[in-house]
Amino acid sequence: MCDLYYTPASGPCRVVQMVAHALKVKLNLKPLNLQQKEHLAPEFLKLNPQHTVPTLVDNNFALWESRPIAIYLVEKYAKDDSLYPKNAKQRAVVNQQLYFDMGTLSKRMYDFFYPQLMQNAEADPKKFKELEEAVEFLETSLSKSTYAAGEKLTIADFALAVTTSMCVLTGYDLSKYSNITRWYQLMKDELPGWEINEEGLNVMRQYMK
Ligand code: GSH
Repeated sequence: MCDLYYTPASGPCRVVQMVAHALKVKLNLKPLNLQQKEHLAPEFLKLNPQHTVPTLVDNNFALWESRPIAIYLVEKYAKDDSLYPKNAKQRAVVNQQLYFDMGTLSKRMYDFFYPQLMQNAEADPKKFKELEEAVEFLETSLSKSTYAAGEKLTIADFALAVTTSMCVLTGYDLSKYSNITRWYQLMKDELPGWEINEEGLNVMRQYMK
């Protein structure tokens, strides 16, 4: 069984938990309390010198970064390639969406919201504009396909849906984006393990009070 070092409030951790759930891969969950700096403990730094969660350990093989972990789980444990297709073009589009989520959408979401959540900072209009542009990119891409990377559910949907749920949690109004609204409802209805995401969002809600 794989160990997963995680914290429930972390979106990237929930992506991994949900993908594992979809694949029926059992995870031995090892919670780390980031406030208490458990991720900086020497034993954890030996596993992951970059001290981030999620960190997966599969038989002495330690891997971090949620999207590569999701890819690894599919490649190692899935019965078929549907969540991460082997077809070169289809896989390229999944990768494109995963990189968009990592480098653009989730980055801009954290850049805009985290100073407000963590440091009570004022909303920065420039960062909001940048986030808005990223959300518009997502809207355009979802106007062309049912799911994030084509006509089937893939790991790109897991990653983007968790980021989108963080935008919703922090009060971003998505109602003017008809394609995101349609797809996000589909995710809530269809994404295996959505309840795992809901539980994590509830933990975040407590922090935000
Ligand atoms: N790009 C990484 C991923 O997708 O896994 C982000 C991981 C990340 O930044 N995790 C946060 C963390 O571990 C929690 S959401 N923070 C503690 C630290 O960086 O020291």
